[in-house]
Amino acid sequence: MGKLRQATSCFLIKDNKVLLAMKKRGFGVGKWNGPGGKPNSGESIEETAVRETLEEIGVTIKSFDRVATLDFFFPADLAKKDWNQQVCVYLVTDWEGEPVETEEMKPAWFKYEEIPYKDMWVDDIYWLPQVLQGKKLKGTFSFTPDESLQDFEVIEI
Ligand code: 6U4
Repeated sequence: MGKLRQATSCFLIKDNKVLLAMKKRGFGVGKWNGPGGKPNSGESIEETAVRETLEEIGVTIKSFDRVATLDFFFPADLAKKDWNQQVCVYLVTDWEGEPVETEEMKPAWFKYEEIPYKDMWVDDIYWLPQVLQGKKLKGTFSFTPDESLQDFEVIEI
């Protein structure tokens, strides 16, 4: 199997709250997630994380930490549409600017105990709580054709 294409997802953290953003179009539309996306050509994954966060919620990252590497696999027909991907997850502890709504995303702060997992990717509940507790993770998830989970494994690294 070839190398998975990568994408990023960034979570701003402040006072035991996490910033989620509602995806308004494209992949994962209607779900809460961290701002993120795919690298442009020649861009490093860290540069991608910074650019996507600025484009999608208007915030300039000053300090962040890679906390998870998650491999996602879909059945063949969806995999063909480029859905398989490795998502690099970052916690962001220092930034410039206030989160704003853009054409891509609508941001909002959530207390950890009020994270709307039912309106997120089904995998998130299996890794985001641990990441917010300060753990570093590696995960692999496979999905059924209707985007439920077929199988997964998450390990602390
Ligand atoms: P463009 O190129 O802007 O049309 P778009 O359709 O907006 O792409 P993309 O690829 O930029 O989507 O962003 C997908 C986002 O979804 C990335 O931040 C990674 C994230 N993501 C993908 N699969 C996920 C999953 N299973 N769980 C999760 N986030 C996921 O929490």
